[in-house]
Amino acid sequence: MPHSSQIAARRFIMLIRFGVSIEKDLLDKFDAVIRGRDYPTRSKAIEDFIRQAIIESEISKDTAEVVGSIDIVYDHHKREVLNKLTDIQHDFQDVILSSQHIHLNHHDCFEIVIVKGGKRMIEKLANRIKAAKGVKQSSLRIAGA
Ligand code: NI
Repeated sequence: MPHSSQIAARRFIMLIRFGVSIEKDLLDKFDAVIRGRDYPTRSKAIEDFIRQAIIESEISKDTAEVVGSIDIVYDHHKREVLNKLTDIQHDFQDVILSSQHIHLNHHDCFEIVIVKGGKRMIEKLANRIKAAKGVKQSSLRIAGA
């Protein structure tokens, strides 16, 4: 009988083959898209798109636990923007894993904040950042649930 750690180390993935009926035109367009994205096989592309649809369904729920990033471009010469962004990030420290700051040019800074936690809280944080005076551009990207 195998030791329990040996069982845990093995991961069997069952592959299922299934037939799909699809309009030829649509399939041709799909093949062109996946060629452009360098997928090795149609199966790999379909698997990837299915996985993406499942993630999108998961993260569409208000109660979802998600991971993602918020990127921010701001002019650090604008009064109080740095303090404001620091205050906001301290208010949301429970969902912030880390942040990185890069000086883009004489005026602008680029900051990326890695977040993990409840989707509602993360969206609230992203909205507070976006609304902060001095922030030129900011967007939230949810990477997964
Ligand atoms: Ni800077």
